[in-house]
Amino acid sequence: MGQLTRRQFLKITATTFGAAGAAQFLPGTGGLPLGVAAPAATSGATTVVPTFCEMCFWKCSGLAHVRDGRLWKFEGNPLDPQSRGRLCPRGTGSVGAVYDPDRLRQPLIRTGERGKEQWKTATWEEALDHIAAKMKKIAAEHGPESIALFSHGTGGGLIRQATRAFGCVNQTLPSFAQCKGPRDVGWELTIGSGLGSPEPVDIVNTDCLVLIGSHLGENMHNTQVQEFAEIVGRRAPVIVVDPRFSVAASKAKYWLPIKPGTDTALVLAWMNVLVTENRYDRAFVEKYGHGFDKFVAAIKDNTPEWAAAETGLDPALIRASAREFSSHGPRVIVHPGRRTNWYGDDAQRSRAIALLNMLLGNYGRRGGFYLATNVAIPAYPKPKPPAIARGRADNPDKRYPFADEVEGLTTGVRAATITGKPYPIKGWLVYGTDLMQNLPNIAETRAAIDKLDLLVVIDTLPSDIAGYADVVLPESVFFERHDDLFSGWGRQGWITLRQPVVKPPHDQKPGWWIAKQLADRLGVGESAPWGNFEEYLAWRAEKAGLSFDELKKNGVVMGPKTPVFVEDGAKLEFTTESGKVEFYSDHLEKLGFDPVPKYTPQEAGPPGALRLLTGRAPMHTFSRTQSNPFLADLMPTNEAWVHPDVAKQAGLVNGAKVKLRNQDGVETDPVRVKVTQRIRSDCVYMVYGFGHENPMLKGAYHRGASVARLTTRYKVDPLMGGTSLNSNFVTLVKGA
Ligand SMILES: Nc1nc2c(c(=O)[nH]1)N[C@H]1C(S)=C(S)[C@@H](COP(=O)(O)OP(=O)(O)OC[C@H]3O[C@@H](n4cnc5c(=O)[nH]c(N)nc54)[C@H](O)[C@@H]3O)O[C@H]1N2
Ligand SMILES: Nc1nc2c(c(=O)[nH]1)N[C@H]1C(S)=C(S)[C@@H](COP(=O)(O)OP(=O)(O)OC[C@H]3O[C@@H](n4cnc5c(=O)[nH]c(N)nc54)[C@H](O)[C@@H]3O)O[C@H]1N2
Ligand code: SF4
Ligand SMILES: [Mo]
Repeated sequence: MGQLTRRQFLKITATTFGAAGAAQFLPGTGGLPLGVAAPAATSGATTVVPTFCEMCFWKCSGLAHVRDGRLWKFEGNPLDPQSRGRLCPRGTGSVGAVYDPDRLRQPLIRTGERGKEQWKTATWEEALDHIAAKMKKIAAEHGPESIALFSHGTGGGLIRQATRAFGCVNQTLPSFAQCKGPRDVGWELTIGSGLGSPEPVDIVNTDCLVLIGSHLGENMHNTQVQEFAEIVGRRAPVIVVDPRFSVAASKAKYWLPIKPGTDTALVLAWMNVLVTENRYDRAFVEKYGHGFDKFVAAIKDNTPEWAAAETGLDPALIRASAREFSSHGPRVIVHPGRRTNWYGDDAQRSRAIALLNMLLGNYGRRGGFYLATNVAIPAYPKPKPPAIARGRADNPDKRYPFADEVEGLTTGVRAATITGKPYPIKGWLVYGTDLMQNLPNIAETRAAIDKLDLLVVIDTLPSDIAGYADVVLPESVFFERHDDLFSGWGRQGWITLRQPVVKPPHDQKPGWWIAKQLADRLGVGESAPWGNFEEYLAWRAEKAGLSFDELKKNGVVMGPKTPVFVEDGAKLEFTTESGKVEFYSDHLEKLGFDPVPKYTPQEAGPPGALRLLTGRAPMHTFSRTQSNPFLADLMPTNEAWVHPDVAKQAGLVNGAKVKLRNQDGVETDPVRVKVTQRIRSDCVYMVYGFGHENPMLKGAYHRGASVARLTTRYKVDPLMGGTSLNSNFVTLVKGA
């Protein structure tokens, strides 16, 4: 790998932060892309309404400014611990979600062949009656378990509740099998509980931060990015492990340009250094550890020299970085990561990362991990959901013993739909998730859809999955609706309210209303027991001991302060089988899995092919923002990052257009190459979420290359059923 000069380095950081920073001025400065109906500037009075953001799932609260009935700007709520008074570029650009000309406007019912995009518009009455009749028919023929729900996002909760009351047990979220499931399972097996969201990392107080993949600064999880900027400002050492010179790497003391897929080898070697050089927290391990001697024996051969051959990293760099971060214990964090579905052995890699943190004794310590707390909100009284006649279909015989029963396995439901086993799945309800963009292997998703009698999509935009729906229901965007109360986990708990700021421009409706209408039609109206939704929210707020008026006025109400660090009197408890930190897991051993994580090499790709890696850009979220006029203006398309050696060999110059072809012959739309020293020469990197295929999404249709389309191959994590997303290889096809 070539070394970057200081000049190149400065250029990189200026570009990156320039792009992110620009968003903060968008809505107010008239810097609007052509063709966008901007909120007209008037001298009218501005009203300010607090609500919380749904551009991603971090749940920052903000203040919406409205003039003459139009949303003018959205800025951070200073009372909010998540935003700390500042939003990320997507939050600021969320105004564009309201004025996106591609929004779904009224319910649609399919008239032609599925996927051919022939629709008639319908009233809500017609659309909901149609859905309820179909659902009842499927339930009568196959049982209500044969209707599955895929959801993501705040509004999905009440639809989950209503459909569960009807007997739909196969409910899933992509946040488990495609996102943070392996991490939570890895930590649960180690300390007895997963980490949840937000990750309880005390970045602001840390003296050293280690990032394995986690690309903070491009991954814009607001609070963490702000705290990260603060520690960079006070020059706390940062260590970044990434095959790509990420924005975070540009701030690092050590960048470890690891060979993709070999992180477990690195983490084992780091632990080996800590143990052999006596650089771990002995008192913590003696007090809280289980099976430490067996753990030490298991990793004794995992020296930096051994790991060097796997990871491509210099053993001296492995040692030096281990010495650096361990010298700061316990005020050090090895970030647990979030999207950890990389290679199919991810729960074990995450467990290794959990063990490394435990060696540093940073759990419950200031500058390490805080013990997150929240405020409980009592549930509104409702009847118990019916007993389940048949178990879930997504994980037959508990094939994946650590799959989550609440979040479920998206790809497990898909497999059951294709095979009809353990029983047929005949209906899919899809709320706020684009299964064509976020699941690996689109052909399997299409094969599953072919088996369905009913596919309903509830979305704000004509997503790719909406193109295959039988019925599309347009939800209002978050600025236009109430959602259920949200109680956040943090150093101090807080409750935040989503409330309408402006009116929906067409015939869009909020999720709570859709849930109620559906529940009534399915004969389970008591599962959506509100008349006036605001009364329901007020009831819950008051039961939680809050003033609903205060919540409406301020947007955020903080819970009580309790100790979250051992230093302040918090107690450490580990809810594993042994009641301790499981350096050696008897539970895993009993089930036939490795009791201490082991490294297994990934298969190499076809000769000459590059491994496809993916991640985020600061101004986009998944596949949901590409048509947002403000955000598209900042980044209209993605590009394929390649190393200069790769470009030279392929005869490509920076900015040349190529198609990417994967190992199964699947090709993308043309995309420009970004020739850069910032990536290893054995991989290519693209931001995920581009290359939309629904022609109704005019602002993003065929713009950029779809990572999802190239993700045909995936491995399944044997512990928890998560699907790997970094298992594909591509070649560059010139002359596109
Ligand atoms: N702007 C923005 N921010 C977001 C989101 C968004 O859509 N947009 N989504 C949010 C969500 S839901 C999630 S889950 C998070 C995801 O954010 P992260 O958890 O940070 O993301 P990953 O996709 O796991 O990691 C991407 C990084 O890993 C590197 N990488 C790829 N392969 C390897 C490897 O083998 N080893 C190592 N060490 N690194 C590797 C890539 O080069 C890239 O820098 O982001 C959140 N934040
Ligand atoms: N190839 C690849 N696949 C991935 C990832 C990756 O990095 N690469 N990342 C994975 C990760 S970490 C995650 S968390 C998942 C994310 O997966 P998803 O959360 O499903 O993300 P999107 O694909 O953006 O789909 C979101 C859909 O919700 C719609 N939507 C947005 N707001 C609302 C709303 O208020 N109401 C309703 N009803 N709909 C709304 C959007 O228009 C969009 O169609 O993807 C996973 N899949
Ligand atoms: S991190 Fe950004 S997009 Fe996500 S909730 Fe916060 S402001 Fe909104
Ligand atoms: Mo995610």
